[in-house]
Amino acid sequence: MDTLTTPATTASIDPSSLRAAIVRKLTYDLGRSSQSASDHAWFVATALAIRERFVDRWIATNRLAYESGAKQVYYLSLEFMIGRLLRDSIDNLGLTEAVNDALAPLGVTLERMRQAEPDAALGNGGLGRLAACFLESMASLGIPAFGYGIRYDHGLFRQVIADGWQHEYPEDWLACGNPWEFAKPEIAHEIGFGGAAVPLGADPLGPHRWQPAETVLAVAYDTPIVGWRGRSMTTLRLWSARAPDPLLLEAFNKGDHVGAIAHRARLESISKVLYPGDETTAGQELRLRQQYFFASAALQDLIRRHLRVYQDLSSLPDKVAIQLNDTHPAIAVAELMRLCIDQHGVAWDDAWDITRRTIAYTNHTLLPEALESWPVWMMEKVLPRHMQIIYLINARHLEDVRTRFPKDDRLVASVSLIHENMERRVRMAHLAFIGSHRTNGVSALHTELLKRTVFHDLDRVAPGRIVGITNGISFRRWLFQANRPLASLIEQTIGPRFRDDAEALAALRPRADDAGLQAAVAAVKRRNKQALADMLKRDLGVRLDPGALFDVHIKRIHEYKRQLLNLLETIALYDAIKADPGAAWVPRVKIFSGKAAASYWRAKLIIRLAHDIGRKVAEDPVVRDLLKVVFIPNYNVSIAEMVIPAADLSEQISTAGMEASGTGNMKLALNGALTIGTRDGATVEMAERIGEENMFLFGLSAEEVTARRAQWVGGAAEIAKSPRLGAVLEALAAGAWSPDDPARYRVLVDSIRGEDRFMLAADFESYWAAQRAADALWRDQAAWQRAAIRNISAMGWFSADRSIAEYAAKVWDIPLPRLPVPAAEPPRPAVPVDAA
Ligand code: 26V
Repeated sequence: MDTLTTPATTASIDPSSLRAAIVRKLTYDLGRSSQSASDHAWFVATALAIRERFVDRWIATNRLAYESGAKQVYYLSLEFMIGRLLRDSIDNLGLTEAVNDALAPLGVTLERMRQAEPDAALGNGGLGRLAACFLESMASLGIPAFGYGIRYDHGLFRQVIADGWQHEYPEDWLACGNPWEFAKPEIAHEIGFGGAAVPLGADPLGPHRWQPAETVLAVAYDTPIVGWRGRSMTTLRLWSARAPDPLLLEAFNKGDHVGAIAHRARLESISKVLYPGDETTAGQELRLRQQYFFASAALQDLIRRHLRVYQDLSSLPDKVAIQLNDTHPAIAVAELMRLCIDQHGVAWDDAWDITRRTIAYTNHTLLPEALESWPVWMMEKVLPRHMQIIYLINARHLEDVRTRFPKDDRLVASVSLIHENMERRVRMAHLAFIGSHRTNGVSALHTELLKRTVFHDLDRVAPGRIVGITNGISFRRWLFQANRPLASLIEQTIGPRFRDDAEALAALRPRADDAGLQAAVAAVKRRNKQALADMLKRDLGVRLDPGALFDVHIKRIHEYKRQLLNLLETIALYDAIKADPGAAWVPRVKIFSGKAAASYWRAKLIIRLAHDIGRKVAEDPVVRDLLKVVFIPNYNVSIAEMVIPAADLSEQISTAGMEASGTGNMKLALNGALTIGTRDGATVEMAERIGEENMFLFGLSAEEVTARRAQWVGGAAEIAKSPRLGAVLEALAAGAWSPDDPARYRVLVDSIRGEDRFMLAADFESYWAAQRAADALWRDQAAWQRAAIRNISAMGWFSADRSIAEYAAKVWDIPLPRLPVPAAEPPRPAVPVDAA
């Protein structure tokens, strides 16, 4: 398997030839002079020059994978939250020094150029970022892999805050081109929609001819992803929709100039935007079209590649592993069946065997409102042949269940692919489960709950199919790049092995009591906080004291993630400071950042509340030096890279049982932030490794939440027991925090006093106590830093490399290639922390 990787050839680059290459790109590819080039032009020129250093390797990796007959992973994901790529490529190729040296005489810095790169935000949050980390990990581990997704013209919306309210604007990451991608217009697959399907013989299980009413082309754009030390690479292949005919010439010539291009605009709208609003039927249909568009393109593409080497599709499960990232690509189950049966003459039973053995599915949520289903009528309209196939899959599946579990109608209804209540709908999670050989949860708790809830009955029908693979993060991006000073400090302390083997971080644990190391960790953190404070001073005009405790809550705004709980505690803290301003308060900065779904008005109201609180606190001379609330607009990967290294406290306070895993929790702990959190998602497993005594865990457990829900307790009883919370809610409801619109927050208060679905009232007092425990520990800086070091030292297991190794073993059946051992490192001179 070693043949799959190409030797690391990174050390041999001399800065002057790199400089010449960059200037050549600037001049001949961009037509700019080095005197007048903008930072963005320098970025593009550098990216193009760097790209040249890995294209050969990329082509070689693909060829070797092809020739060696190794099994390929295809990771199908509607989201890839890539962020910026310049530093990834440069660092993973080991070119950082060479690039810095090359640029210095040109008067440009890597940092300035890096800032000029737009963030590729082709995702909503954790699920998309996980896909990006996984592609980088597969490249680093030498697993041959393609990520398949959509090349959206517009990624996640740009969030602008005006008067405390979120507004959404289109994001335009491609406006100035994208130097990382290779357009491959000759790789284009036809994707059909609508029309009708007719059987070609008497057998309903046999081949059909589907005549779609319309066809769109999926055109490939490839982005090579460089693995750690440049040892291997993967490909992100994104599909863009193109109408087969650029315009209806006849209509155009008859004077209907707009009508002649409307058809094209409609077809090409498929790859226009990430997550089109789905409140309307048209929006839902577009989303279904997106899902089929990229799933079909991916399958056609991988089948074409397979058949270039192998005679037929019977060997597909041995040579190909398809991973469905959530249910978004679940239609791939029916599409693979269709391609096998209708296009490649495979018999139904063989097609089903191939499909199930090739496909695996990752579930990322238990929330009922997030479990996808499509109305049967819409499927019949958009994908008539697939609906037939789904009916047939279901009929055979239910027949099997009826035989094995006779007279259990409840079970049959529960495991059916079709939900029969009110409107008939296709349950995509059921389709993905039935059509795959493995279904995995993304943390131990989430996997357990999957078996107990959404997949309880399916687990009985197919025992052993569900496995757990806890998420992980790219240490390259989230430690080596985002926090260079900390990475160098760790290297000085325990040597460089952790850069190749994350578990080596454990060597830090015995050093946690070392006062010198504690001081050095504190100094790094202080420096990162100062850098964040400088940025926020520049961009938002707020002045932050880097000596204060930076308490960070960064993630999508959602009721289950409970930013509101944090804000209620903020108000209570304000009240307490006002009541006793002379007490020894720990100065705190509460930092929030995150986007609300455009149609999620309660989440938008929570953003507005953060701003209302921020304003009132800042205006209060008694409190403002002790408490600050900052909301950083337009949260994205690059903002995360600034905030995470500067965090002291990490808020992971979802209602237990609702956060499938979380990955921000891992990033923050790896950067030395202590977690205040519930026993939810992967935080539970973090606690097992870090030790609860080095965290601030609080609140109801998932089991207690379930029990409480069953008792219909509601918020009022808890509020009665907590005068502190009672006062906060009364003030909020009376308009004390929104004098311009006293009724603004009444709905939020009412829901806590009522059902309190997210258990804010139930958890408030223990959250308050956990926050005060954090204050107490902060006052003992040595103890705080000891805990921070213990956090860092325990995070090795949360590397995405470990997650990917588990997928390879438990799901894909791929042996990990033996990668070339890194060349012995020359001894490094000790780098003083300030110069790192
Ligand atoms: C989607 C929706 C859509 C509509 C209404 C409410 C709602 C709530 C949640 C979701 C999440 C969909 C799937 C998802 O993004 N899951 C996230 O996946 C991450 C990677 O596994 C994981 O760390 C997060 O805990 C999980 O929420």
